[in-house]
Amino acid sequence: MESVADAFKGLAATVNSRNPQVTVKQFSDACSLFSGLFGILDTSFKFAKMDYVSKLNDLAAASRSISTLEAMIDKDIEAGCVKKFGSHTRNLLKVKQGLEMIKVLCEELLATEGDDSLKDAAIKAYNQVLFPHHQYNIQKACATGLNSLPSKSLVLLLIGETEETINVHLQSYVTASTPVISYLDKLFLSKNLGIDW
Ligand code: 1PW
Repeated sequence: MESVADAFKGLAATVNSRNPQVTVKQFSDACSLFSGLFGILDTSFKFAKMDYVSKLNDLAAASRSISTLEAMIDKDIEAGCVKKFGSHTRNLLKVKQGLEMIKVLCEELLATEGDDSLKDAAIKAYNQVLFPHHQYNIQKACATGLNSLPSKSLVLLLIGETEETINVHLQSYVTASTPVISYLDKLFLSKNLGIDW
């Protein structure tokens, strides 16, 4: 979890600079670090991991020929494919929504410190952030996956963290991801693309 928090600190420093130029590579590299954490999730969440991995692979592939996130969006706008399934811009928006869910999950875990339920916090974060954007069948599959989440203490053991160390990393991620998410929201809104799709 520490490497994820550090990567987002780097991204936050970039978006907080005067004329932020976030490269597709810096963004996709930081997000890819979550894959390791996803690996410990039960098989009932395999579909979620596969969906994020394919979206991140698409962004990593885009990073080889396109420099910044803004240039990537502009290219999709020119090609008229922003909202098409599988477009780089659509994948970026979905990954951003995932980052938001993880942020709310981290906040919830910090607020319920001492409580061993990861499930309750994750269900709350999912319902708040991703549920409104998902189709019925995905909502059902996510509810099943969320209900099968292991306890917080088991996950901490699997990722080599303790109650104390994890709280530091959760707080770092919350702090660093906030300006990154708001940068992405502003980027979408500045191109009149909306963020609720
Ligand atoms: C302890 C941590 C728990 C984290 C749980 C995260 C749950 C996230 C559930 C993601 C759902 C993935 C299934 C795919 C859904 C797609 O329909 C959707 N993708 C996302 C990432 O929201 C929309 O993508 P699309 O169809 O526009 O390509």
